[in-house]
Amino acid sequence: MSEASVLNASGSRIAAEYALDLCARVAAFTDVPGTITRLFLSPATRQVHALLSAEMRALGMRVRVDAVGNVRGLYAGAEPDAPVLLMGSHIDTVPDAGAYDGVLGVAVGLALVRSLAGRRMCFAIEIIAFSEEEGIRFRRPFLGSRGLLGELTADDCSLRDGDGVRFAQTVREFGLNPDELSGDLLTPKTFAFLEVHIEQGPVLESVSKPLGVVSSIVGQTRFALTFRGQANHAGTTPMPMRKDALAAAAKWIGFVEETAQNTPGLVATVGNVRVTPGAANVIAGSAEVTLDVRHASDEARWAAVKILLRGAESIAEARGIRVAIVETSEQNAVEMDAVLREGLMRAAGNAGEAVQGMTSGAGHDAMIVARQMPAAMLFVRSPGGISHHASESVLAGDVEAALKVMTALLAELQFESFGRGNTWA
Ligand code: HGY
Ligand code: MN
Ligand code: MN
Repeated sequence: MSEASVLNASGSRIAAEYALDLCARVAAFTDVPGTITRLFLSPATRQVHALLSAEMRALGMRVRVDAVGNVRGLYAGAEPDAPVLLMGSHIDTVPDAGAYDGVLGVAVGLALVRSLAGRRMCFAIEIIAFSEEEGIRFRRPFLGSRGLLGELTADDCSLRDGDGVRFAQTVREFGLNPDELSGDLLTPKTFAFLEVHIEQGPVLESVSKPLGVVSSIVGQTRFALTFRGQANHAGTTPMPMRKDALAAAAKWIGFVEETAQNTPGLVATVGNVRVTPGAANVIAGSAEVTLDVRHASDEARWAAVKILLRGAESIAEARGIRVAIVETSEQNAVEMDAVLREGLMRAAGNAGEAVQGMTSGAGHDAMIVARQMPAAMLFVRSPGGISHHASESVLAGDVEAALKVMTALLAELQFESFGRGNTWA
């Protein structure tokens, strides 16, 4: 089977239309009407499970939902015990998200299986829809892919969401078995992971290329800081007598921005502030803020974290208030697999598509799965460079290009790697 027989020009256009249509259908399921917001094992997620399971069954795939809520569709290979190529991404979102972050990777995977039209390869293909990558509901990212690898800890399982519901209880209430969370959930003989994902940034648009091959994914550390002062009357408390938690947090947020602006390659974000009691005429007693720090170099990130946290402590001290700091997640930078990356580059050449080598400033499930197998990512251009926003978009032609490249890579896997004795199975 040559890649031409699988996806010729019209085939890739049909496959792209299928993938984009599936993204649109998934986007209709949300926990917050008027936005695209889908959190871990939420009611909207259950609706997406039903949609994806039906699609996978229609494609002749064996479907299951694993203990951490990942939807898994297995498209058998030519032999019953064929090695397994894993493809996919996440289906949870940030609040008020776009329609493509994560979901596009699942949709492209299903479009590729659909384009095989029943033809079997010398490997099976498993499409996975990870249940939790963003880290919104439990403030800890990658719970779906870490669960796949059997890496979830008792601490993970006892995490509480904003309503005080524990992670393990959420899993049970969804109808899954939290006792299975500790096991490795990988399908036996899975030899590599490929994730197609929107770039979520401006690089591909700036170089006018539709696709990117990811060399490495930057590391990230997230924190929750709580500035604790003294709530008091806004009218009767003289300025010198105040212990204003929000004013201290605001001072520190300015310090975070200034530090990142003056440190090459560093990004640092305070994305959420929760103030109590939160009344116009009451001095804030406490201000809870989040911090997200990223850099391509782990050493540079750690150095920046030290400076930022020390800054919080000195601002608090100078104002006679306290600050509590909790690290909520830590993930080092990860290199993508060189053999798979070269395969993607060759596939792009065979498919006649331009690709750009680049790092990823966004975190992805591939950086977790890479701990146990070769993993690689293909980026699709983000028009306007915008993501984690309702106006996130993709161009149909770029999705078509991604499908052509992935088809060419599958063909190479089929003929080059397995034919010659591969290093992946
Ligand atoms: O936050 C990230 O980097 C990713 O979008 N989860
Ligand atoms: Mn995201
Ligand atoms: Mn994502």
